Amino acid sequence: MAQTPAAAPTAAQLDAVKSSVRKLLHQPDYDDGSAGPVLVRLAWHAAGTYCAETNTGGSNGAGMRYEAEGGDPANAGLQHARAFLEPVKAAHPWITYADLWTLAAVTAIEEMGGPAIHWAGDRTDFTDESKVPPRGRLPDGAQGAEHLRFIFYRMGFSDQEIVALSGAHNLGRCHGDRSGFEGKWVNNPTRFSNQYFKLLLANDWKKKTLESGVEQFVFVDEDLAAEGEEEGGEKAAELMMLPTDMSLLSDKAFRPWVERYAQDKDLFFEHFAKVFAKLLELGIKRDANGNVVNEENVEEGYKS
Ligand code: DDH
Repeated sequence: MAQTPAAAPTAAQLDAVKSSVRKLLHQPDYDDGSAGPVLVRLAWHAAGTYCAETNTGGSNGAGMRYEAEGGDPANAGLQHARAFLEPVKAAHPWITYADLWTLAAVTAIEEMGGPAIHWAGDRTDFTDESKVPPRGRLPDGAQGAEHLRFIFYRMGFSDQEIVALSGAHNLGRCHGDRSGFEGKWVNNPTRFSNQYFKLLLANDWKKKTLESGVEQFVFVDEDLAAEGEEEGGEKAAELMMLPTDMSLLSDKAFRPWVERYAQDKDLFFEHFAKVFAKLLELGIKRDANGNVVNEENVEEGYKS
C-alpha cells in the first residue's frame, strides 16, 4: 500500500529539519553528552540490511518501527535514537521516518566535525511489516575478516569501503546491556576524526574477557588513567576494540587502508563521505533528476 504522495520538500524545509536535529544533539544526561553517535548507528543499521542480489533491505521503509526489525537484538539501543527524533518528526510531519533517520545521521556527522555527506531524500515508509528484511543481516562484532566480507560484499562494498565505513567507530561506545561489549574506541567519542585508525595501529591491544564471557580487546592509557584516578574517575582511560575491528589490522588487504587513513585524515574524510552516502542510497533507484524510480521495494514518495 502506497502512502499519499506529498509535495517535494523545499531546501528551506530540509534546513529546518537539520536545524531541529542539531538542537537535539546536545544531551548532557545521555552517554557522552551527545545523541550524535547513536543517530549515526540508527542510519547505518537501517541501511545495512541491504542485499544486492535480491534488492531487499536498505534505508528505505524505516522498518525498525516494527518489532520484526526494531526488536532484532542487533538493533538493541536504537530505540533511544528513534525516541530522540520523535519531536523532530512531530515538528516536521511531512518528512518520512526513512528520510529523517538518514538525514539526522549526516547532520550529526557534520556537526561532530566530520565531512559533509551528500544526502538525497524521497525515501518512503513501509505501511506494514511485510517488506521488513529478515534478521541476521547485520555484522557480529565477535567475528573476523571473513565475516566482514560476507556481510559487506552482500551490500556491494569493496575492501577499501569496508575499512572506511569502520572508521565510524571514532564515534560512540559499546553498552553491555545492548551488545554485550563495553566501552569506547577513542577518548573523545563525540568528535569525528581518524583517531580510531591511529589507535588501532599505535596501541598494544590485549584480549580481555568480560564477566559476561564476551571477548574484546582493550588498551589502557597509563597517563590518562592517572588523570582519571586523580579526578575520582574509574577506568577513564580504557579504550576498546571489537574482534572485527582487530581483523582490519591482521588482514593483508584491509591493513594498508588502516595505515593510509591513520596517516591522512583528509583522505579518510573524503572516502568516508563517499561510502556513507553510498550506504544510505542502497536499494534506492533514482532517475537522472534524482527522483526515486518506483520499484518493488519502493513505495510512492514525494511528488516533485
Ligand atoms: Fe558499529 N558497533 N559495527 N558501525 N557503531 C557498535 C556501535 C557503533 C559493529 C558493531 C558495533 C559500523 C560497523 C560495525 C557505529 C557505526 C558503525 C557496537 C556497540 C557494536 C557491537 C553497540 C552498543 O553496545 O551500543 C560491527 C561488528 C561492525 C562491522 O562489522 C564493520 C559501521 C559500518 C558504522 C557506520 O556508521 C558507518 C556507531 C556510530 C556506534 C556507536 C553507537 C552508540 O550508541 O554510541
